Amino acid sequence: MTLPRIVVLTGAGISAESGLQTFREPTGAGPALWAGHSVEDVATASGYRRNPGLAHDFYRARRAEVAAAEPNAAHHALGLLATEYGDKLLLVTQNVDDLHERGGVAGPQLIHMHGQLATAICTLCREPVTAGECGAGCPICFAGTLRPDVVFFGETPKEMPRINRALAAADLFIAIGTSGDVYPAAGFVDKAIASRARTIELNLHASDRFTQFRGGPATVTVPALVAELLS
Ligand code: BV8
Repeated sequence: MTLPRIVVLTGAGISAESGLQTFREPTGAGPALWAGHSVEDVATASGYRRNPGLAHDFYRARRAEVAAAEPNAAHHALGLLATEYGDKLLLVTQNVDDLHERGGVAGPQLIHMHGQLATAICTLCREPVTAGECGAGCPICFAGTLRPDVVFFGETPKEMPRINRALAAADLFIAIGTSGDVYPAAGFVDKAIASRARTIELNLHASDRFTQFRGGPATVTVPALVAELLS
């Protein structure tokens, strides 16, 4: 039996039950990430240039929260799915935390399309530096400085050609815990539908853009869906 090709897109909602705040709506983990911060100041290249220290503080605080968080049942269920599906599964995350890696998905099966907290990049040579201290001098070219390795608004998300190829070949597209507010990720469901894939949304609220919606917290809906796919 040939396995279907699956593309999974995750957003901040899959990490909410690990205690990490989402961007736009307060969850049990406290106020929304961007509450009290201007998105312009902490998530745009111009804001970063204007006040890099503010962005460094914002991302340093999130790195500390991620270090104290644990992957939840949804992350682990996707780890099981990734093990079973191998190269038939591509997990694209908008999240910059490392909970998917710690839940068992890594390497070529995982794309952090909006970057990751675990690395910093040099403003000049663009080389990634693992856990490099933002604001420090680049230890590779000794000419640039290190900035958060996250994709700001107005910057190009990572690995888009590979993501688009996977969406064109997908039999099943699953979006988990994302508001669908930010493009190009928010447009992936349309590409999947154009490729005649089945589309399933796992969220607390339905966006009505998918062929199927399953409501509830990710730690309930994701393990249930993975169990179905593995049976
Ligand atoms: C680009 C940085 C060109 C890292 C982020 C007009 C129309 C279309 C597009 C645009 C436009 N004007 C401007 C644009 C482009 C812009 C954009 O989309 N703007 C929006 C505001 C309109 N996009 C860009 O600039 C992107 N770049 O377009 O370049 C290009 C395009 C294609 C190809 C080449 C070049 C760059 C976008 C990246 C911005 N960086 N973050 C960081 O800080 O983490 S965005 C940030 O918000 C996240 O990274 C994430 O991607 C995004 C969305 O957040 P979500 O993950 O969805 O989280 P949110 O809080 O919104 O929602 C949580 C969800 O979880 C909710 O639905 C909730 O119900 C659910 N939930 C909560 N708890 C649970 C749960 N679900 C299940 N269980 C639970 N327990």
